[in-house]
Amino acid sequence: MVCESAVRRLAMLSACVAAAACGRARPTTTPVPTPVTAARPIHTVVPVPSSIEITPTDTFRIDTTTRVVVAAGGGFAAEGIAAYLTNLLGGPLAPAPRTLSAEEAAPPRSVQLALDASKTALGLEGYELVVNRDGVKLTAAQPNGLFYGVQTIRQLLPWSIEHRAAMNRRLWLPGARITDTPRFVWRGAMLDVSRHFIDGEAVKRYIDLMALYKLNRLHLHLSDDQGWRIEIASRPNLTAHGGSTQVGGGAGGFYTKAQFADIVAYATSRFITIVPEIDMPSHTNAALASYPELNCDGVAKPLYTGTNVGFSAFCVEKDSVYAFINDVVKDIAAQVPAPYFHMGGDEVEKLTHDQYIRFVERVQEIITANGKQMIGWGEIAPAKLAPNTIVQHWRRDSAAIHVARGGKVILSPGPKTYLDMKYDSTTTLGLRWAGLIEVRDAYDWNPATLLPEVPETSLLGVEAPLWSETLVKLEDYEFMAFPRLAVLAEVAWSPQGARDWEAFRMRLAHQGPRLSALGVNFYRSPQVPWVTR
Ligand code: TNX
Repeated sequence: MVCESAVRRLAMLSACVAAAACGRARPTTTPVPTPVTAARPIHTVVPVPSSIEITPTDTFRIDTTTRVVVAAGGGFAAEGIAAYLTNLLGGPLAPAPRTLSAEEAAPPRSVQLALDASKTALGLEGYELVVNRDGVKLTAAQPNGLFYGVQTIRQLLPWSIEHRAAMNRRLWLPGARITDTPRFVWRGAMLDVSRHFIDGEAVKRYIDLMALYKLNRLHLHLSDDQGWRIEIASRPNLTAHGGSTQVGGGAGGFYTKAQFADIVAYATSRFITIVPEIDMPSHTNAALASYPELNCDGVAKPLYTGTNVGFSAFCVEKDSVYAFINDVVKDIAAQVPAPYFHMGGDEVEKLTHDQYIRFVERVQEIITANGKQMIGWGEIAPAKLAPNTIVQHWRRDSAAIHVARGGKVILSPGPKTYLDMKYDSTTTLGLRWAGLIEVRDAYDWNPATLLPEVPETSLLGVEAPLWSETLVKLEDYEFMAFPRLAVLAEVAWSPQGARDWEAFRMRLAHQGPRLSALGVNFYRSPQVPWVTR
């Protein structure tokens, strides 16, 4: 048996050799067979599990006869996860998964998924995984945990698991005993689909990549000055006009109700909660251009395709604005199963402080009346917020006020989590107002000590926003998000004490071929001794 500390020593020894040999690789989307330069750490799972023991000699081989079975009582959700795993292991030719009867033991050399509600210590998202030469057993108290256990199985397998067509791929799992539960319940990513629009298929691809790293919240920034991206039945001009452009003047776009429902369903199948954001009272030019009654002078604004912030605002003294907000909240609330509605609230320059505070409080009433829990960016904290309203910290703001009243906070500190910041001074995409964020900068911080008056008990978790002023194509989004989204996932999931930069960068190095096999356009940070197979 080899445990994590031995792995770290091994990893540190090989890191310098590998770093020198690897240098800065060229972006590529297909794995290039060059000699492996970094010694393989004992495991390469990201985020690192809270407890993991590997026994490399007790290998379990997966072949064309390996069957996934569900222990009796697993039900629909467990069977769905078994089908997902079967597809991953063998594709359509693999033996179909089967649910065992109550008295039936798992057949030899099978991969068994079991739900066991008595394992309360595993919580909603934890799992236990045992692998030896005779078989695999994955146990969780809830389906979410089974899904995360499957992601761990996926990452214990060689990268060719991501490539069903890989010639003669040999799939084996190292012997393992893992017990794993997340540090935070909120492990989020945010996509700004307003500044530049990406379609539902691109969002679903992002969802799949989030799932690989056990992230569970996708916050969609659905409106901003440059575009309105979600169909609202009672306000068709929001999308017809407000969704018709984007930064730079391109065609923009929006999600129809059917397309949005498809995104929500896909996210649900990956145990990811969609968190919709309609940013207000600022960042509203697309709405102001679509409905004149939202403006104080009753005149619709021209569409906007630049990248300034803070210049727009709803006419907050008008009742028609609140009727509008109610229509929008009601419509979107019915389209998302989760209890959250994000009202933005950031970067307001055109209102007085009192106007702003009253606005936030009225919007909170509307959101609550529509059955949702409000989330807002840090600026909302000084308003009278309900204790279950959530404040999302992003820069020096007043999150501590909300903590003092017993409220919860999501951390998205710009200098650590903003995926739109450049990696270094040579990065062509992205912005730099929050600083340059190399991979290590994104890794080396502790959410519990980031803000002096915001202790870990007040944290729901962390989230990495990807603002899209400079991002046009999906490849651009991927380049800024990877590998930093995988970094954020480890910050969000793994216990602080299990996190270590040297060990992490070795594990991350082995995510390279996996991401390549998935066709992800990721940044080859010189801080990581990337391996290519
Ligand atoms: C700040 S973070 C913003 C966004 C920009 C982003 C660019 C926040 C709540 N507002 O409007 O897109 O910076 O990094």
